[in-house]
Amino acid sequence: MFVDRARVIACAGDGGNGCASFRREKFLPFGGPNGGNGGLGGSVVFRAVTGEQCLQTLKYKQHWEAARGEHGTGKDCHGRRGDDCIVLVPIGTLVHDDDTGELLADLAEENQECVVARGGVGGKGNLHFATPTNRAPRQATPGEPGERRTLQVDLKVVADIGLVGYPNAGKSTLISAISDAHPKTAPYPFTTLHPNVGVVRVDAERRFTVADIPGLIDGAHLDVGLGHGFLRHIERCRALCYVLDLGGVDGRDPLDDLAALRRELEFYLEGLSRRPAIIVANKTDLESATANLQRLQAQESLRIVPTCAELMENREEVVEAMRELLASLPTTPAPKPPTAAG
Ligand SMILES: Nc1nc2c(ncn2[C@@H]2O[C@H](COP(=O)(O)OP(=O)(O)OP(=O)(O)O)[C@@H](O)[C@H]2O)c(=O)[nH]1
Ligand SMILES: [Mg+2]
Repeated sequence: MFVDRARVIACAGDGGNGCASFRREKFLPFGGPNGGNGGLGGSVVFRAVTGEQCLQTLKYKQHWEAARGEHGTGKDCHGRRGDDCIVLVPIGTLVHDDDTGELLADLAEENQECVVARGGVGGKGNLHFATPTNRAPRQATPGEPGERRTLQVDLKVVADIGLVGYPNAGKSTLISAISDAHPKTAPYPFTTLHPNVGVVRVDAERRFTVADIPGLIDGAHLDVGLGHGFLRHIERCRALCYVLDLGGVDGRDPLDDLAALRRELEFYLEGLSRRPAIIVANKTDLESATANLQRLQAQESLRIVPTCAELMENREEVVEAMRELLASLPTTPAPKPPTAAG
């Protein structure tokens, strides 16, 4: 099951209490204060790793608790700090405070970490309060409580290129042909029910990632088909690749499909359809493909790469077109959209 949303509770550890004690030894009267400080409570930390694909772990474990700091003890012993609780999440995870709506973490890179609930500071032992005028303080303070937060965790897949197309256009077949991802493909709509990210190897050094999301249809913004829910997974792609079925297998016109796709992208997020893109004109082996390709070429200014994903025809051209598209973009990731409808 692919989980891209979860609500969890993060409880950081309390700080340990400070200790009030005095040095007591034979032949050593008035040994002085020796109570140590309490240890720092452990924090709850979210860490992005490539090994995690979705938020499934968070769906089944909703409470994440870090250890409390140990109390200080006599003989100047400070309490041990509590261990942090590390939560491994996929790259592209966003963490919001559920009560205030504040964005706490946007983990877009491998091994990026963010403290979402901070451990309490340990209390002070009586040693801390000793002064020249108060050489035997009996005062010690308790540790602070750790933060406790309800978190809204969302995953927005991060990939260089997002494949956008109608169901059955051949997006999954294309990603299987060009990358190491092999999602299920079948001759019926809505075969893909969750996003898949594949790594495309251009050569020994260069590679980029491509995301295949479930198909969109006209009216997706009105929740037709699978709706707009998965579009947030291409929101963060640097570029788009429209995959069109040139054969019109389901009785549709690929030019109408392209217009509808752009409309849906725009309904979801203003400006999304203007993101740098190429068109992969798929299913060139079918009868009506040549005529449709000519019409498309006459009308479109975007780069069009004809292919037959099933037979892996023009595979290199598709990869090269994607690589050139990415190379033409600034190296920094696309600016984060301010808000997203739906
Ligand atoms: N003739 C022909 N069929 C193709 C080609 N590429 C894909 N197909 C077929 O089209 C059907 C749909 O392919 P998928 O890759 O599952 O399509 P999709 O866009 O991922 O569809 P959803 O997951 O439903 O959104 C499958 O039966 C494929 O075998 C092609 O180049 N030519
Ligand atoms: Mg698919």
